[in-house]
Amino acid sequence: MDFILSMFDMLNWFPENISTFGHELDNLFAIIYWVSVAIFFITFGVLGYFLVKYRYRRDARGYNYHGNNIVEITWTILPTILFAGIGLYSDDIWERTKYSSRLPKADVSILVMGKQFGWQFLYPGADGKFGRNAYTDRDNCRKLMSSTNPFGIDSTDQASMDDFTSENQFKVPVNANLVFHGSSQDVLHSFFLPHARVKQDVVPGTWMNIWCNLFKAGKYELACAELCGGGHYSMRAEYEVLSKSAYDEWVDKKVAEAIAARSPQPAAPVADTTKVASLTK
Ligand SMILES: [Cu+2]
Repeated sequence: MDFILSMFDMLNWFPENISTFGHELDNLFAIIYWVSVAIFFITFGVLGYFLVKYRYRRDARGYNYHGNNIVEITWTILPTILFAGIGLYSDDIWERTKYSSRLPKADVSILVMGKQFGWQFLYPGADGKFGRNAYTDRDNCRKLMSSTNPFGIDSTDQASMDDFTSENQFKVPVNANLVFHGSSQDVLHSFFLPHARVKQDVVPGTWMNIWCNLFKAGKYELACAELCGGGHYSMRAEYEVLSKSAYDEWVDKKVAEAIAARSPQPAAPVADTTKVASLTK
């Protein structure tokens, strides 16, 4: 029996879990999975039995059948109990992982923007505070969004000076509450971090709240899980879970780069005309 069940056990196909709530989601998935396997065998077992029992016989005639209340009530009530039970059982983990009202306090906030076909990330920089952009000031900064400014950053805001972006890769610290606010520039995309047990559609024109807390450092994959066009297959990114100190070091470097890029460039040195003049005398 164990051998037969092990042939149907696809749960170990899951990638390694690195998320604090991943274990609970995996348990929920396992329950639904094994219930589905059981129903598969019951349904096809009964179907096979009837196929044989009522197979064609030369001397038997077809029988016209006009329903049976007991059978119909049973097959209505049993799935109702099953689905209501799964709904009640999963409600707690669903609320904790998906409800905006249950978002934990962010240790790191990151804006995510999907587009055909790639991902952009915006970090709040050293001050931990986003400047004005299409997330923090939707009404005024939505119109600033463009392919070169996907987050609609208002560069006149001093708080934006140290906000930095990253394309098709992002880094996060280990053991921290990571809160993402995700949107899209064009069509629906899905922000899918298989190892973190996170999957959330991002929708143009609005921001979705996403969170997780990852306990294992390493390099992992983000894949778009919404068929979003011809280049969907290439819409992936890599992310790295770093120790706190390595993460801080990376942020410092990115902040310095962002500030240098936004600061006015020093004027080119003026040619020393006095010397030239003396030579021409
Ligand atoms: Cu996509």
